[in-house]
Amino acid sequence: MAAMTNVEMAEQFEALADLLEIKGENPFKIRAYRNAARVLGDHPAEMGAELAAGRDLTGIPGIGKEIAAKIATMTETGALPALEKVRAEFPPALPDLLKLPGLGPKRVRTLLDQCGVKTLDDLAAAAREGRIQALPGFGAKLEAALLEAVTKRLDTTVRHLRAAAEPVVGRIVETLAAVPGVHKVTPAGSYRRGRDTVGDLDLLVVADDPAAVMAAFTAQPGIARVLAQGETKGSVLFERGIQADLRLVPAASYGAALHYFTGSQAHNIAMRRRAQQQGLKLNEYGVFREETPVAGADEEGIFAALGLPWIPPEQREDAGEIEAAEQGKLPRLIEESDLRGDLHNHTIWSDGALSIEAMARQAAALGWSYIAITDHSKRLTVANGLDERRLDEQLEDVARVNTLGLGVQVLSGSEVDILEDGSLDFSDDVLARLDVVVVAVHSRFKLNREAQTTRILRALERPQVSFLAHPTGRLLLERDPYEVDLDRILEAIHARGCFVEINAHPMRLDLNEVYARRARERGIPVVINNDAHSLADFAHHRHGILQARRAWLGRDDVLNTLPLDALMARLRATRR
Ligand code: DGT
Ligand code: CA
Ligand code: CA
Repeated sequence: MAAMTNVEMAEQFEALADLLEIKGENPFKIRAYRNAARVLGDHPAEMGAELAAGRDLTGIPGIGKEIAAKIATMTETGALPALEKVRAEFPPALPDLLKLPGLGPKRVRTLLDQCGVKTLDDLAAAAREGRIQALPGFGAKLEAALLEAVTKRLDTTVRHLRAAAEPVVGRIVETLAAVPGVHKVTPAGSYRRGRDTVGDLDLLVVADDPAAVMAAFTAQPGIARVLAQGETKGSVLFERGIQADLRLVPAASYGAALHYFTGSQAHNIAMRRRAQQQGLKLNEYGVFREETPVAGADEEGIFAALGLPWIPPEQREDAGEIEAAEQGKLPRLIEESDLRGDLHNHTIWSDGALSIEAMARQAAALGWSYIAITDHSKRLTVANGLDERRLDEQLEDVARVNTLGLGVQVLSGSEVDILEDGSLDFSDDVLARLDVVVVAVHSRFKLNREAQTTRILRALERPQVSFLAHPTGRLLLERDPYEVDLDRILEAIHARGCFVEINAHPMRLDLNEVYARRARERGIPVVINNDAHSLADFAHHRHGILQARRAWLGRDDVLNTLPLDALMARLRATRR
């Protein structure tokens, strides 16, 4: 059984802190749990591995005896008893309220005590009846905002970040693969297509003893409810709200089932149409001519029966992939090992957790050729942005680290704030001294489409710009992209000869696959960046790579696959 990940443990501590705060517990204790969550989130190694290596966790700053014991318990049992205990004291859906803007533990407590609000539905009803505005600390404006937010939340079918689903998938696969007589366990659905969010998880299993697999599937720890349990189909809901569907399929139709349940639905429909045109029938059991099976055991065979090469799951969206496959024009998609460095990173000079040297050492350990240090500029005071004087000092530190012989080139840079009027936070003379100039919007997300577009276009006119970072500002499942005319921006980037980012942070993945593909079609090189603020963030690349593959990007479409010399030449060429 794979242990809980640090991120999952951090969520448990956060949930514990939230509930204790609703309860009105000792603030020091609550702060200690929140702090532990932050420490876990930033820690470079999984706690399970640390404990297995015999490490004393109390040696980690921010982790005392009590927290260390709780981590050990979670590693062993996959649960935090203190959280389960306090959960039992409150309505189970109460923590959902905390996710609404404007609602902290204190207000949630007031809603519960004075209005009987236990769920999102209760809140919507109370707000509609105007029963919330009179509560202490609320008001008519907040009531209206809450009604809007809760309506939106209740409407959207729940999705989950891919990054949150990953460890869940990993554990299901490990659990089922350990059942005797299991030949294959494969995640399908949107997860296999590399989507940035997933609705539910779909897993396929080929096994000698289906009943044993179903028993293991429904007995996993952390399951809130078993939704369905049949001979070949099962469905469970995990406590964290993620649903997993399991299907047991015969080996002879594994390939057909994998193709069918990978989807997307639109791709499946287009493939079925193609089969019909060829006098064949395609379904989840195989490809058939009349009643005779011609393919089914493996996916390659399914495609081959329809006269096609195998199409990578990331491209199966009925977005031209079948035509491209037919004409032998599927690109060779980029892989993580193609990346040679990263051009967007933060350090303790602004809001990062590590020194420049520590970042460089990690980059070297990963075998990269280069890493750019691009801390925030002065206007971003909340992120401790650098002014000209501190930027000067930082350049000296970059130069110093480059004398250490770490085997990786540290590039100087800045993530320069695009101000509201489109001017940049540094002058051209200052920017000219840097290897990499990243420009990005961090404020005034609500400008109208025309103003936001003009603002960014103005910034792109500046002679020293290398690339535009996270071009739409979206935070998946939390913040919509700002209104902006991306086609005009891409056109300007192309005309200007600079680049555009796929920010690989699992909550950003910005550009999305649609616009990253348009960038490729226009011939704009894309940069895939971690935007690392800590050691753990060095793992973001794989998410950006999946997004890039969904956008049909190959190695040659991505700037940071270039070796150092070629990269430097391209960076210099953007300068006017
Ligand atoms: P999700 O879970 O919303 O992120 O998206 P998917 O793509 O995983 O969708 P899901 O879980 O409903 O179904 C998994 C796959 O099964 C889907 O990608 C294609 C296939 N599938 C499901 N329902 C249908 C259907 O009605 N027609 C066809 N052709 N395929 C379907
Ligand atoms: Ca799914
Ligand atoms: Ca499903």
